[in-house]
Amino acid sequence: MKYSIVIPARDEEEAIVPTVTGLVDALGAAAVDYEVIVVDDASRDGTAAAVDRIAAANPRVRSHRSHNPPGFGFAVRAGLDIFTGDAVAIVMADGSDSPEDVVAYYRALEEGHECVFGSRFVRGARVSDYPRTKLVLNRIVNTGIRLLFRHGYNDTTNAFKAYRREVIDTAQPLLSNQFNLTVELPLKAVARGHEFTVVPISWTNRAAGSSKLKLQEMGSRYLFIVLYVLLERHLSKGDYRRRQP
Ligand SMILES: Nc1nc2c(ncn2[C@@H]2O[C@H](COP(=O)(O)OP(=O)(O)OP(=O)(O)O)[C@@H](O)[C@H]2O)c(=O)[nH]1
Ligand SMILES: [Mg+2]
Repeated sequence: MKYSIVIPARDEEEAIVPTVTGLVDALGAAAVDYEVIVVDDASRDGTAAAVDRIAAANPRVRSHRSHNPPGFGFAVRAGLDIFTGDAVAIVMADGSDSPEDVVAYYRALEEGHECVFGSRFVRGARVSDYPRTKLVLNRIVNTGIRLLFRHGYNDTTNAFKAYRREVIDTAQPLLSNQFNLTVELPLKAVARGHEFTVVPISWTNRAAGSSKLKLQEMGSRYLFIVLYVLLERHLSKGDYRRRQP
């Protein structure tokens, strides 16, 4: 099973090298057949050049200038258009996600799971240095989503997740151009009939670079996509559910 890692990156010159190196080391040590695709769009720094230097020595790594307009959702979707693996993990460029967890996701996919959702809020998870306001908002939003979807999972808003290729196909067409893609993917996967497993993960606040998430601009977009998937689930008579294998 080939495993693709898609990393959206905007102005992550400082963080991207340790992030990619950490992934390559962990995946190599675990003997995983992998590719790493870093999707850059409007970076004004040397993000792509830094990735290209790693790529020169490791053909499994490449940078991709997004073929979509700028934006987190657009960038991830560009990566999802071009990955070649049987499954894909979406990993942040800022070093917040742990390479060991990326390998753990692969093992869960190997066991046959269709989606692997990490949670920072279950026994065994570790969270360090989560900004206070963000944490409070996070818990409110994730609890709301859990009440609406009754899927029994409490970290829907975290983008770091893995999916088999069929799930990405089922979720098309993807609509979110911004950070709201982080909830569109898992909610559609669940609403359209895919199975998932939850694993505890560790998360560390970025050590370098700056945050790109502007919560004020995202609130209504998150609400839009949550309501969209909810309406689809309740009103569309199953028209968009996965085709049974
Ligand atoms: N290509 C691309 N990548 C983006 C864009 N916006 C964010 N990213 C990347 O998406 C990932 C998540 O963005 P972050 O800024 O870390 O958002 P966050 O995790 O909510 O904020 P932090 O508190 O800074 O960690 C990072 O790898 C960013 O480089 C964008 O418009 N285009
Ligand atoms: Mg981050």
